[in-house]
Amino acid sequence: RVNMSGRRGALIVLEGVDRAGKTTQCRKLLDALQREGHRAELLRFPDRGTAIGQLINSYLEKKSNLEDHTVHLLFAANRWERVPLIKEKLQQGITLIVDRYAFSGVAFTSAKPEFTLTWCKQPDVGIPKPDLILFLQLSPSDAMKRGDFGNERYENRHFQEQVLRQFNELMQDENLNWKVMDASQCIDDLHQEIKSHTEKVMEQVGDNPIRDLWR
Ligand code: Z5A
Repeated sequence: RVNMSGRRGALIVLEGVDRAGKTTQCRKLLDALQREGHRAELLRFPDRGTAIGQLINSYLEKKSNLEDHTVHLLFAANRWERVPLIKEKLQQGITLIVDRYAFSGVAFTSAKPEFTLTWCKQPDVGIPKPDLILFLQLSPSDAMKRGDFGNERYENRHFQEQVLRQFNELMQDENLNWKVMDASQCIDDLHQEIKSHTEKVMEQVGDNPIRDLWR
C-alpha cells in the first residue's frame, strides 16, 4: 500500500532487563495503536525465524556453543537482515514496535569480560536509528518477584547485573532519545505512559529522514 499521509512510521524500541515486561508491553502497545486506526507492526530481536536466528536460538537454548565474538556478530547480522524490511515499512508509514535491538546486543556482549563498548557497537553502526527507546527499568529484586529465571543462557543474577551496568552506560548517549520507564508499576499504568510517549513521537517524526544509529 502506498503512503498517502506523507508521514513515515516511527521506529520505537523497547529495551530493559530480563522480565521487565518488554514483550507484554510491545503487544499491548501494538493492540492500542491498531485499535486507534494507526498502521503498526511488531518486530523482535533476536528474530529466531531466519537461518541466522536458528543458530542464535540453539546457542541461547544451550544446544550449541559459539565463540563470544562470533555470536555477537550473528546477533548483529540478524538485525541487518531485517534492515531493508524496516526501512520499507517505515517509508510506507507503518510504525514499528521493536522488542530488543542493538542496545541489548551491546549490553549483553560487553557484560562479558574482555569486551569493550566500542568494539561491541561497531557491527550495528548504521542500522536505522530508533526515534524513541523506552528503557523498562526494574530492580533485580523486583525482577525476582516475577518468578525464577528461565534456563536459557545469560539468565542468572550476576550476569544480569553486569548487563544493567552496560545499559546504563549506553543511556548516557545524548544523541539518542532514551526514556526510562518505571517497570515496577502495574501493566496498565506502564502501558499508558508508553503509549503517550509513543504517540508524541509518532506525531513528531513527520517526513524526517531515517537516520543511522551511532553514526
Ligand atoms: N540478546 C543478546 O545477547 N544480544 C542481542 O543482540 C539480543 C538479545 C537482541 C533472548 O532475548 C536473549 O538474547 C536475552 C538477551 C539476548 N537474554 N537474556 N536474558 P529475548 O527477547 O528472547 O528474551 P526473553 O527471555 O523472551 O524476554 P525477557 O527479557 O525474559 O522478558 P520480557 O519480555 O521483558 O518480559 P515479559 O515476557 O513481558 O514478562 C515477564 C513476566 O513478568 C511475565 O510473567 C509477565 O506476565 C510478568 N509481568 C510483565 N509486566 C509486569 C508488571 N508490570 N507487573 C508484574 N508482572 C509483570
